[in-house]
Amino acid sequence: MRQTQTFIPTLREVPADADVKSHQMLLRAGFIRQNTSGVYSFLPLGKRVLQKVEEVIREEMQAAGSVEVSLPALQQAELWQETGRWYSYGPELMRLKDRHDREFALGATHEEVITSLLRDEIKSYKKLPLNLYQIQSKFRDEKRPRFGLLRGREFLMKDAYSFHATKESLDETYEKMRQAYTNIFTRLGLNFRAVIADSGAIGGKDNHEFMVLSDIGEDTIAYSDSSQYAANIEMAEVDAAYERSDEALKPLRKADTPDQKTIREVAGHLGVEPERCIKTLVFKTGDGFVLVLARGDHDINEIKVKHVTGAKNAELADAEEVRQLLSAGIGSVGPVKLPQGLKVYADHAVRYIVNGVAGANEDGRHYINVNPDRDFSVDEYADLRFIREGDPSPDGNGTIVFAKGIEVGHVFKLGTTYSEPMDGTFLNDQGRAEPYIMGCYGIGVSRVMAAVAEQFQDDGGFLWPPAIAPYTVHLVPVNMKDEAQRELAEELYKLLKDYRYEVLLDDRPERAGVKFADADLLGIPVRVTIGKRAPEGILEVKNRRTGETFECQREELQDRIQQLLSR
Ligand code: 9G3
Repeated sequence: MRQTQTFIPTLREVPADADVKSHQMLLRAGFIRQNTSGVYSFLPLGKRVLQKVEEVIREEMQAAGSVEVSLPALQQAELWQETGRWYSYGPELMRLKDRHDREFALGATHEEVITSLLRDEIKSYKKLPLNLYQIQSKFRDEKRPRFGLLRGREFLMKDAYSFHATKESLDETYEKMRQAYTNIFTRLGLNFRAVIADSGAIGGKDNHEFMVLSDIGEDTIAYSDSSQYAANIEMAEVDAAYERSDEALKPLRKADTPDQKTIREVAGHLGVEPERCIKTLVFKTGDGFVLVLARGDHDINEIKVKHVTGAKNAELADAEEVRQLLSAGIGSVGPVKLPQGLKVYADHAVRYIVNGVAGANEDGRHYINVNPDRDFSVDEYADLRFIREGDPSPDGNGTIVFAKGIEVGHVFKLGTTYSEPMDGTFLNDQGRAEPYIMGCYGIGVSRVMAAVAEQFQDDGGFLWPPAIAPYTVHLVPVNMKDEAQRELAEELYKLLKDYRYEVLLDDRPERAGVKFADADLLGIPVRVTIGKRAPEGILEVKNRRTGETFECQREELQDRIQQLLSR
């Protein structure tokens, strides 16, 4: 491609309203332009990168047995009414009316559409399993679109849906798709983790997020420094060993803590470590109040509380409810001498507290020398706290480290969540109708491009990996007015294209400085500069990623390029 024929509007200055480097660079290098908040155009170089990302995805989807389709973005409201999501989703679901005043959603996702398509076609277990995918624009009216392509309102997603007669069959496809995702993100050179995601019930391994480690990521993941263990911070189980001090149990005593409320204040006032304090929280669940205890330096994980109490939802009781229940303020409640029937759950760490401190259920008073079992009873000890950096990894290998992550993929075991309400059924081998068991698998394609752009750049511009670079060779004649340089450039351009290299020729009548600055910005892996020594057939080759530059004879150019691209 000749640069005088394409459209690469590079910018000298950093755009003011772009606040992450991938967004800044994609604008500066002329890969994208914003139309309006959260809506972008992909210019020629951006489009070529997008296509390369799609190509990697298509290859791996095919290898995993998923077949490409294309589903409509215009989705009749009736489908979403069948699953109730027409009513449960708010302004994020973009809606419109057609000329007959009929209501539609702009596709935010396609579970309803694909299930309605298959329920009319797939009626027998003999036709299952089936795994279909598409790569298509999605519309979600985000409240705060930001970070360029990372959180847009119209974005490109690969979404796949699989249909099964049995759970085992779903499990098999799920593993194949997880492997395909691992291959995709590995081939794209991303530093990612497959993370156990929030499946609602702790410990469910029925959905995984693929997170690219990045300090601009919105999610926090806990991962092991020496194994593949990784989990969403909400999901990470805690498997820590605690030791109990062998000090003798002292007699329970009350102490004045006149205006100390928080653990830190109480601990400070009484001269003890937070580890020796018992944090007491009152949770309101569907069927009444429960007490949850944790060690003073730990934080309670509400998702784990829900899971252990079996409550559909569990939120903290407010000050009024706490006073009603325990006749004291939130900062002075504790597990000693409780009203009858109040269930007490405690995180494992509480069991190892000796001569601890806890609220006395009297304003401004705390017990000291509190000992589990002697001074209070616990109905159930469980894993109720958030994991912390430095905790042992739950898989027994290594230590937990936190990182920010960008979610680029998400795989789910859906079960019959959609096939049930939509009556998507098949006749099993006994002739009985059963709802499809489904899985769904998403990749944010435009978000992946931004994640790569975030990971691969230096101050000068992009460092595209050859697998997704817009072009692989950038031919830069310094002066197109110079006969020798122009001739050699045209010759090499033709030669490299004949050898099927993806070549961008900078044939613009710009001065050298502009050309080199732009070449750095675009970040094409191999740059071939044609300059003063063109008459001798001497070229300069630069590896954009390492900055390594060397001269070479025109005859050896292909070998040198091949070497650079295959590293
Ligand atoms: C909506 C809107 C936003 C949404 C959804 C629906 C997220 C929605 C979850 C999924 C699950 C999977 C198939 C591909 C992989 C992800 N945000 N989700 O369902 F109407 Cl406005 O999309 N879908």
